Amino acid sequence: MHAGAPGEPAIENLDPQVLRIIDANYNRAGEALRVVEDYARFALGSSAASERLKLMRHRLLQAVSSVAPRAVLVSWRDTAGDVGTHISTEFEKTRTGIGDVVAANIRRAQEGLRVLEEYAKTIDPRAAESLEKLRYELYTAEKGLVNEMDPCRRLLDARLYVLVTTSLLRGRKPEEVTRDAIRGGADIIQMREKEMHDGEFLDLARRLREVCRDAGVPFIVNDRAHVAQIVDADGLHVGQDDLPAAEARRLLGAGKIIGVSTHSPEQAQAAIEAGASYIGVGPVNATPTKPTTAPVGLAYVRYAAENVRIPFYAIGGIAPSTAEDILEAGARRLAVCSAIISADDVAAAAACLKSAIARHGT
Ligand code: TZP
Ligand code: MG
Repeated sequence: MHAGAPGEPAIENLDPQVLRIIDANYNRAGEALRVVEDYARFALGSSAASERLKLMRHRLLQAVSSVAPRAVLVSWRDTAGDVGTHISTEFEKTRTGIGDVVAANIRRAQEGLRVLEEYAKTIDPRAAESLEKLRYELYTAEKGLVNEMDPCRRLLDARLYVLVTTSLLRGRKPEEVTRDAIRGGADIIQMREKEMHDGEFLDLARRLREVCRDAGVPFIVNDRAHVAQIVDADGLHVGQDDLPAAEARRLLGAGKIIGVSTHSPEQAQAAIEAGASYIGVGPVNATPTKPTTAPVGLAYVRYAAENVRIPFYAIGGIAPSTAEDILEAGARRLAVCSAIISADDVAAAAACLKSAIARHGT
């Protein structure tokens, strides 16, 4: 219901000063959102985040149009007479990197939305409410983007870790099973293929990377650092006989997740010192998925719960029937392969383990 509609002030009675402020701040907020949207689209490659930001721009246009038609706003525009166009600070002229660009533009969009909201109150309180909602949504989107920029931070929220191995999928496509696992609650995905040649491995890694990016879930590559680099995975998982964690960290960079399989307290401490982002603790139970390593039992899980201060994932033969004891022993994160990816209903199996974790709190 914009100005000029029944019950609203006639367009010709609107204060031109307010219209100029609204016009300027619509442009400010819209342009800033576009900068952030392009980051989500081209830098993060996240279709979910760019879609969300695009929708926000659309709703911004709707809210502002309901205050006054665009044509009216533009007719009052006087860029040449705007005393503010020549004022700029050193802060605005330099950006230290892409993260700085995104942060500055999120701030700019928030400021623009706030100004719009305040002045819209004088014309159309309902539009002001929509603008307020949009501003709150932007606060939430900001949190999501900051997390996506920093995969290690996302680990803190990642409780259910699913390992995808083609030979255990019972003929189903890895993309489909990965999507189902995520739908059921998988928070982080690892591609683990021991037998594949590099070419096939790389091809699959590219496809799963895409699935995970679209879902906003971190994607980890097992063992093959070069593939993790090529597909820009969120991280690499190494075992005791693979690349040392410190070298993996040097190779992939500080922002990436480095996970290490550990089977004893000594290995846990070494991995932490080497800069691991998380450790795997297991195999808790004997498992055909890792036949060469003896099970470590619950004692090591208890040790980790008491002593390990980085995220740790209990792993090895974890299924709904075995999860309770492991959670009782203090694990709050589980890594699961066959019980999820070989299940008849992958999403339901993931959901079942996810709710078991949730029942035990954080
Ligand atoms: N590391 C310790 S056990 C294990 C790995 C990779 C395999 C886990 O697979 P599953 O099928 O969940 O036992
Ligand atoms: Mg390995």
